[in-house]
Amino acid sequence: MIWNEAKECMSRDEMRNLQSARLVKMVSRVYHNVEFYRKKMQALGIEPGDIKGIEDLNKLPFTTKQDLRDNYPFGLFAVPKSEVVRIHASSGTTGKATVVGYTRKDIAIWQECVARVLAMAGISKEDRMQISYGYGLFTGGMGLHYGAENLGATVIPMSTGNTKKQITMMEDFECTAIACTPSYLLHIIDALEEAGKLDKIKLKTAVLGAEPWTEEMRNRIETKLNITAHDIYGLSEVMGPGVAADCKYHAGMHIYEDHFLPEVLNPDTLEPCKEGELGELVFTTLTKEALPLFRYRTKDLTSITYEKCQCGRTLARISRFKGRTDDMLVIRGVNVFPSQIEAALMEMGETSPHYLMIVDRVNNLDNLEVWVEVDEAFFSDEIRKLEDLTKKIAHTLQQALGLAVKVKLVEPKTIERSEGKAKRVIDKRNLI
Ligand code: DLL
Repeated sequence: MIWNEAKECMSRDEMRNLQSARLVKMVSRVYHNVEFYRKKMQALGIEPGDIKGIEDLNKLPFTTKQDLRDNYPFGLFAVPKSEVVRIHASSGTTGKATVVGYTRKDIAIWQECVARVLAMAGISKEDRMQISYGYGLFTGGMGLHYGAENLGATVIPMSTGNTKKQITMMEDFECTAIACTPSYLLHIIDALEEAGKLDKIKLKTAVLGAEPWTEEMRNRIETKLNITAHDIYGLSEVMGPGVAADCKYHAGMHIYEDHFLPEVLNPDTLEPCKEGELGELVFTTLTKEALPLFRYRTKDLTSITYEKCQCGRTLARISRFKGRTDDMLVIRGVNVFPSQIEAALMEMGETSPHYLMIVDRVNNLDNLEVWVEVDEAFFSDEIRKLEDLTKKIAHTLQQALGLAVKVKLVEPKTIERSEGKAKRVIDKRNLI
């Protein structure tokens, strides 16, 4: 189902006109209301009148997470505080939290974007949807919650944790849809298998995101649960979940470009990438009132295409994320992303999807060790089988990464499970 056909299927020219009109208005509002941007624009020698349409986008300054931190908590807000009806925040691993605010209209647009995502995933008012993202300052729980309610689906606000209870509710309420991180759904699948309940549940659709995952992981989840799994993207600074998501063709995620103007730039030169070329995703918000952002550098690496999708939508599509500029590991000069390991392991199909990368420095040399969980049976079988599989995985990873990797097979449940975003890397080099 297409929730807002007028916006999702307009011609590229119509979209550019809409974006230009919204950008011009937004720039003027921000210039007059946010001192930070006014000063930045003045330093660049530009005035609101210089921005006549999206062709002038590259005249605007960039924004980084650090800018939000430097203006903690409300320094970048463009409306009086009394107009702000909700605050969310993302903690991150270092420094102060990033604080985001929403006016009533911002919340309404957010709800519409998430409803569009869910409709695109085939969810309707007939569905009962378990929301198993964290509720609270994180945008996942409440973002999905209000979007699903807006669509008319029945919402079960589970939040994360207490997996046993999640399963009971899923079974008793006959939930047909779930929203959570892909890693948490894997954990739920393990628990369902253990309880012998895989065939008892009525799930049809999962809407998964908030962390990187691969096509191979999608296949595994879809096969195990006999469902369709959709990818949903978003980030708190720009809104939360619902900035982009994929349709039934899974041919990249459609960006709601009528609200979020995307660019994909070379992260070193900040020059635009060609269609299909990998670069950093950058967003300019077009309609946000409380926290409008110019050219926000997401650090997420993807490529973009403007080709019309088979589903009829003309919205730009981004490819699955390759990683983030800041989770790319450089090991002995080789660039490594956790997603490469996941894809290689899933393709082999002989291990579980649970893995952990441990990077260490010994005698000034970086070492990558990958722990992979395998079936218990391997540990009771002859030792030779375990050794053979270890060698096979090490060879596969070496081929995939171009780097020698030490592999350690571990028993099920050795690697810590996550109810929210999974932690895949321990980089001990930072600790030395
Ligand atoms: O993770 C918002 C969200 C909640 C998205 C629920 C989807 C579902 P933050 O905590 O600010 O917001 O983290 C944003 O998470 O820049 C990406 O690096 C990563 N991310 C989010 N969705 C995806 C996805 C929420 N589908 C950061 N695939 C982003 C890959 C994702 N990475």
